[in-house]
Amino acid sequence: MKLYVVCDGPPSYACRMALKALNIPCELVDVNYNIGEHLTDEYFKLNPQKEIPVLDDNGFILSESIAIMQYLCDQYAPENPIYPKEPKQRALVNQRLCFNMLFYYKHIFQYTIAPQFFDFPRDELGKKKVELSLNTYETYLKKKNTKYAAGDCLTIADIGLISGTLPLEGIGYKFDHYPLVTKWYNTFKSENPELWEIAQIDVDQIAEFEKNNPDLSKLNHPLYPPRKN
Ligand SMILES: N[C@@H](CCC(=O)N[C@@H](CS)C(=O)NCC(=O)O)C(=O)O
Repeated sequence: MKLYVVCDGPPSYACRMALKALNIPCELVDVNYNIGEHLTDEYFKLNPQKEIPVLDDNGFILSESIAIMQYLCDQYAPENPIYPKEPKQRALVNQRLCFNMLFYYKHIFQYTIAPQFFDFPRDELGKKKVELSLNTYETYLKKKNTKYAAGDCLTIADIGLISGTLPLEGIGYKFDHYPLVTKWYNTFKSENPELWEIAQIDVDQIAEFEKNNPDLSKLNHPLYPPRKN
């Protein structure tokens, strides 16, 4: 099994954490974003969306980190509570995963990682979206009053949301005015050190890119204008 990953991409780290949680051996193939390895014809055959990560499970090719995590659970650990089978529990996990990808992480990404690469402003509007996202997640945690994102045990929803939250730590953005999000984040770290070890690599990479913006001189991105130095 191979997983195509990018060095600072939270969706890649979510898949890596899921593999670790399920104890699935997998070869990591590093895709060099800065020189546009994901924009080549060869990569296009793997993922016409030209996005990273992609899973290659012995010729079964799958993109989209949420789908990859769900597949790994269903295929290799169908009884594992990390992706519960009971429809309502599973629906809540799926809801949290969608919430993360389409709302929470989207806003966090635009404020944290995107400006390190491209001409995305880190401005008041972006900050408002981050605060709205954190406030929404805080409200979800308050409503359910559970230790983890979708219940009292760890699920792939936590893995997705941890990867979505960690860019804030990477750029030193404080979110301790959200006590439940903070408690959940710290609980994940202390109870799942083998998973956090993977997340920490991403925090460190994002922190490094914060100090030294990535060199994109060899990347001619078709969608995003380059960062203004
Ligand atoms: N929905 C995708 C999002 C993946 C994604 O945004 N990947 C980024 C790297 S972290 C990417 O490949 N972006 C393509 C680009 O910027 O050209 C997933 O979860 O797999």
